[in-house]
Amino acid sequence: MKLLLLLLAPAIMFASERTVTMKVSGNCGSCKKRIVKAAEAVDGVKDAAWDKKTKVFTAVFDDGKTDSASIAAAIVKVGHDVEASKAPDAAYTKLPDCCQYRDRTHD
Ligand SMILES: [Cu+2]
Repeated sequence: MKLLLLLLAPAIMFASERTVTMKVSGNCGSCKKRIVKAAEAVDGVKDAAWDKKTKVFTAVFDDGKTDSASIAAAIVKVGHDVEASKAPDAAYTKLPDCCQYRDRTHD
C-alpha cells in the first residue's frame, strides 16, 4: 500500500501541470531575459524559456492558477509580439534599440 501511494503521488501532484509553446518575436539576450521574466512573473508559471534563434517560447504552468492566454498577455505587455497578438506600439517603442525586432533583426 505504501508503495502504491509512492507511485501515485507524482501523478497527483503534477496533474494540473501543463506546457505551452508559442512563437514570440525578439532579437537578443535582453529580449530573452525580458520575455522569461514577464512570463515567470505570472502566478502559476513554474518555468519559462525562449530560444532567440527559433523564437520558440515554452512555459510550464499550473492550469489551476493561470492559462496560456494570460501568459501571452504578460509577454505582449512588455513589448513582444506573440503568435496570436501584437504588442501595443507604446510597449514596443520602449524596448531598447537592439530589441526593436520589427525594424531590424540580427543574430
Ligand atoms: Cu533584445
